[in-house]
Amino acid sequence: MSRNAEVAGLLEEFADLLEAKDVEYKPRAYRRAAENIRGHPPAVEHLAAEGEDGVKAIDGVGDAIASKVVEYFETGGIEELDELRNELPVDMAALTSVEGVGPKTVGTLYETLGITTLDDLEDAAENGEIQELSGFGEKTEENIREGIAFAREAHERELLGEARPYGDRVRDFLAGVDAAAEVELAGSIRRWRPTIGDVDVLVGSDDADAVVEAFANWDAADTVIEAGESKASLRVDDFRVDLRVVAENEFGAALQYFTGSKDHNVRLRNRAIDRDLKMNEYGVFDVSEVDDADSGQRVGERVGGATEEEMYAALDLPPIPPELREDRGEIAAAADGDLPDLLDEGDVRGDLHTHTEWSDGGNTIREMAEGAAEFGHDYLAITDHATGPGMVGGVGLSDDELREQIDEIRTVDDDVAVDLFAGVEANIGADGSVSVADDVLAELDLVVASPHVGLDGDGTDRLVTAVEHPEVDVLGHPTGRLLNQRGGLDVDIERLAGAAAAEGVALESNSDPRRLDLDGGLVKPALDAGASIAVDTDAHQPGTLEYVRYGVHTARRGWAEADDVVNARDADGLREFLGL
Ligand code: DGT
Ligand code: CA
Ligand code: CA
Ligand code: ZN
Repeated sequence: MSRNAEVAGLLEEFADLLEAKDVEYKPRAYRRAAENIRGHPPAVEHLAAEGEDGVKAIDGVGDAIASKVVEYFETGGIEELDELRNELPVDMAALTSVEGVGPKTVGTLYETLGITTLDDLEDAAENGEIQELSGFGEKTEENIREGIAFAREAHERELLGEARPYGDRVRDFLAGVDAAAEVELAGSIRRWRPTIGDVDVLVGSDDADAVVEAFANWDAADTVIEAGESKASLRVDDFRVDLRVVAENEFGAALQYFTGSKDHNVRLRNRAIDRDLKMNEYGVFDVSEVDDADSGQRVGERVGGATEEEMYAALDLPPIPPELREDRGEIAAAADGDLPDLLDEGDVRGDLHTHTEWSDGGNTIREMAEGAAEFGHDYLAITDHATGPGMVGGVGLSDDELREQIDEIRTVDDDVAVDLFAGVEANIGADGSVSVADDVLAELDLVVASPHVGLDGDGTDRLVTAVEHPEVDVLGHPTGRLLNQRGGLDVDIERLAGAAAAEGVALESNSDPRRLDLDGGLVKPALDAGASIAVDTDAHQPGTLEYVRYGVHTARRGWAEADDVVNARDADGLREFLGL
């Protein structure tokens, strides 16, 4: 594994501990450095081998942080970090995964109540100890109590955006193993579910022993959980990776079975039974001449199973893309020849929601534009945060600053390869109002409006009001959910999407792996109601423009075609959508 994520994690831990101890400014510097290290392709271990100056080549990394990174690669630890850990021996990751509990709160809870774990926190909340602390109240305590259950569950599932790179690495590694004839990811990661329980990978081979042995000896593995004759499980960082090895001529059957979902497979098997067929992980079998179809796994006459296409074809169906296999009507649509022609990663022509250092992004307008050009985009909208509900610490831009920024965007636009659109991410108030003056909104090319506060309860009225604002073009991360942290707003998606369709507003499929908002399960009814979507990354640095893949596959889970996506249009098509 590249060690950038590992180093970024340490710097984030540093930032959390400093913040918990009420240190000012430094935490932000550590976070910024962490984000840049995580988002940049050069391997940090190579830079560290050149010493501090090497590491300082990364944006936002100064002397102090560079020396700690070098220390880490030279000694395997960072002394100052160890000291902080001793002073504050808390399970920071677990505690801060409770919504509303940040590092500062963790610091206070440790100093006053000695809380170090989720169990401690739960006990204190149950016993009413937290509401007694100054700065906390009954409402806070109640929120914490409710957040703990969510946080515990969250610990069992990893974000798709964290798991997928590991999945790709596993697949690439196995593809290089001689004995592996075919390799494919399976399970939820192949269906691109927003969160992943474990990473499933399937190999077709006539030498299972050799494949299992190579897998168990993979350098990247931390622990071999088990290794059997045709299957094995590893722990790689936080992930459990399950390998199954099957015969080559049964690869398609196994792939179909282990991709799931369970509900999709149940419905498919019923279709098989209706046709006197038996379908399982070994193949499809004609059992019309068989007395007892349950007498074995491979009974009757084999119809297929080497490829997935054969499996679906045996049931008179075209292949169904993995993202659709959630039992949302895909089998009926396939039978009727009505499967969507799904959006592809390459269809997206630009990004309509990105940030720069004008608000809380890490880079200049020019750097973001150059990054977008390098990524292959035709255009890019700069949509920094406006001041307003949910923006703290001076992050958001005032109306005057937005006017200034429009000029700067026009200037940069003259000498970069992408077309720049001057935008804003305005905040949606509790009443659905939009936090920027109308005349500024009118000057902008594109207005993203997003909810950032009050993210529980029913948000339909509020979001519909925002969508009906004449200057709004995109509804950003509509529900405001954060995966594994908070569920976000409830919405009547038919009503919201109906309003969006009537007003010509696109609903966002936000690609940030922490959000994936709208969820695929909401994209489908939104499209059915006639709305368009925008697949945006919400990137805060050029490196995360590539998160668009998660938004694309999430949109595919919602049956999106290129025609449904406003930023799959060319620049002129987008201008037309924006009324420019
Ligand atoms: P996850 O890992 O919780 O994110 O979700 P999946 O879908 O990857 O589930 P997993 O890893 O337990 O199993 C992989 C696939 O194998 C699953 O999607 C469908 C199939 N499968 C596993 N167990 C069963 C079962 O008992 N019945 C059926 N029909 N399919 C199963
Ligand atoms: Ca799985
Ligand atoms: Ca599994
Ligand atoms: Zn936002």
